[in-house]
Amino acid sequence: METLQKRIEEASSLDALEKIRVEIFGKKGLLAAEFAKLKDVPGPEKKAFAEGLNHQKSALQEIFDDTLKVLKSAALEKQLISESIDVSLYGNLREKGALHPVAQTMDKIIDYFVSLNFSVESGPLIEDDFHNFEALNLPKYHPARDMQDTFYFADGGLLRTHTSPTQIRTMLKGKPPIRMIAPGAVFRRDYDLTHTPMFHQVEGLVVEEKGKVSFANLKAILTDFLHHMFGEVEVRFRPSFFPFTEPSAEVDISCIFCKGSGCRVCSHTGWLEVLGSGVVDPNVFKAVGYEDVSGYAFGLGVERFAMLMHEIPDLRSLFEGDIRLLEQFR
Ligand code: 2NM
Repeated sequence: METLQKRIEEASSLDALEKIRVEIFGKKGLLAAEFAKLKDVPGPEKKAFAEGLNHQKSALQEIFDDTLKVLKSAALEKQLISESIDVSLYGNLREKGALHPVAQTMDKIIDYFVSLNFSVESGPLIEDDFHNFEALNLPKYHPARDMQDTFYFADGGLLRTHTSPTQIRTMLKGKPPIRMIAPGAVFRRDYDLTHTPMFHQVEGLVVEEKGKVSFANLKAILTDFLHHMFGEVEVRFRPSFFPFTEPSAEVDISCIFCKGSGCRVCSHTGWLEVLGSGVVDPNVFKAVGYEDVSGYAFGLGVERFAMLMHEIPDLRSLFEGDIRLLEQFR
């Protein structure tokens, strides 16, 4: 009896205890064998024998139950420890990508003009003299054609220096009215703090029947556009010159950094130059065979817009691919 009690108490696992349970309490177990002896016990002693056995059985049962409880809670404890999750561990996170700030700026510009029903046109990066210069009233020996500014190929082809050749191509393949923008990469032999040999432009062109559009329409649409891009800013048109427009104007906004009071970004003028524009020169329409039309055009540098909108001080950081810059534009 005492050895049975000891064996139960010393069971080291639930499995071991189960084996002992079968051995003691099972159908063919030790207790069953003891009870079987009851039939051979003489009548007068039967009661005492049975009582003794029952007493032992319930004593063993009690010890068994206690041991089972202890082993079960130990097993549960072990399981909880092995299955525990460290919620403070850093997750296996996937980095989310995003459009480059120049692409985001480009999209915002395009969205505005698409909302006014402008079509979005594109053309080849490798252009010829006619589309990039001649048709835009930039005759031979014009200084803008200089080898210093333009990347030329040996065969006379060149990398477009602006997106306006796309305007020429769109006018040649269609007819007025035209309301278009041409977003895309352009190339110039320039590299310093504020110039990269490749950058992006969006240029726009509107052509209507003669007399239907004027400089007033140009002023209205560009003023509204600049409010779309920069919010509540002053807009100022300043006389200028482009070979392909006459009259021409450069467009300034009040400095978004100092609100017009003067700072380093605006060279203490209170103004930032953001657009070129003008009424399309008759020579441009002549080059594409358009007669009795009026039109206006404009152009901007997307990187410059992105820098001003996001207060990015160095143009070159837009081209370095540093993840720490890009992460700020998710
Ligand atoms: C500018 C400024 C002024 C322009 C002109 C034309 C075209 F093809 F119609 F002649 N396209 N873009 C233009 C006019 C571009 O960018 C600073």
